[in-house]
Amino acid sequence: MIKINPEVKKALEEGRAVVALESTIISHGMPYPKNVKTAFEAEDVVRSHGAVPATIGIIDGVAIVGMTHEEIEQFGKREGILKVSRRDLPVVFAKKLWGATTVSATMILAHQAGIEVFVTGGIGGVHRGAQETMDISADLQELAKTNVTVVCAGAKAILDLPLTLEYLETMGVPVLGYKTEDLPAFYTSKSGLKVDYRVDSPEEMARIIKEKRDSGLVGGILLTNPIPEEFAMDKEVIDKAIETAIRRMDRLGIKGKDCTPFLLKTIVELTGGESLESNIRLVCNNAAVGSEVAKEYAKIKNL
Ligand code: PSU
Ligand code: MN
Repeated sequence: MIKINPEVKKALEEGRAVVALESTIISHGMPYPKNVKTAFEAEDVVRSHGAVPATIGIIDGVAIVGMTHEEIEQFGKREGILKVSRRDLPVVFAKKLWGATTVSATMILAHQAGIEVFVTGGIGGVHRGAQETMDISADLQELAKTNVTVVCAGAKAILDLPLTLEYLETMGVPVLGYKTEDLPAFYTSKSGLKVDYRVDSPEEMARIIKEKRDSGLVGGILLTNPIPEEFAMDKEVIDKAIETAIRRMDRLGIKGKDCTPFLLKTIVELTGGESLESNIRLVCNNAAVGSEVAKEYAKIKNL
């Protein structure tokens, strides 16, 4: 059911650093052709930092760990690719469908392939109004139970960030800040909330991963990496766009798995494309940090 690209397979066998990347960000998170360009750029950043990229998705019911450029291109423009989280996996496999993997499904497949570090833009979380809707991303449960370290730029303010932190605490997921005490808020470097711990180097992060694995503590670790100031958005501009997008979503009655893709798309429209540029920059910034962490972890994991 899993097809691991030969280059990725060889790197894993030799104990070299491999970084997983997701495909929902390509098919449901950004418009074509910038989605494909970003996916290629993120892979290039991983390579330039001395790690091997493995973009993950499902083609005709087969999980691909390490997609080719042609496959990524398909994910960027093909219509009707499903957004696949944990619950969708068995059906997509059985029906031999195409599936773009979210953070939760990518974590599962990365773990099955033997990859520890996974880089993305933002994770799903507890949505605003979840007290009523119970809309809580499957990403959070996955972080609780699957042994993968996820590097992201925090969670978007389309979510309820305080509740997302509470949920992660309950689930036993460490929320760490890369060179910061403040939880980043995706488009901006600070949310006004604190992470659990600050981490100051890739070596330190690798040691935390190793301690978690060696002590048999099941589950992921979240490393939040702030967007560089020069690419961050103006807080007022982004807050306003988010408010408008959420109101539009409620008015149109959009629910469930369509919420996050709708909000991302609407925010890009409302900011005249500025949010997309920030999104692209932060993904590449995460790819750099994730690759360094993967390299340090590869050095110590078998000690
Ligand atoms: N956040 C982003 N871009 C994305 C996503 C989140 O900035 O593309 C995607 C990820 O794949 C994440 C998913 O796992 O949305 C969460 O969806 P939901 O809220 O439906 O769980
Ligand atoms: Mn949801």
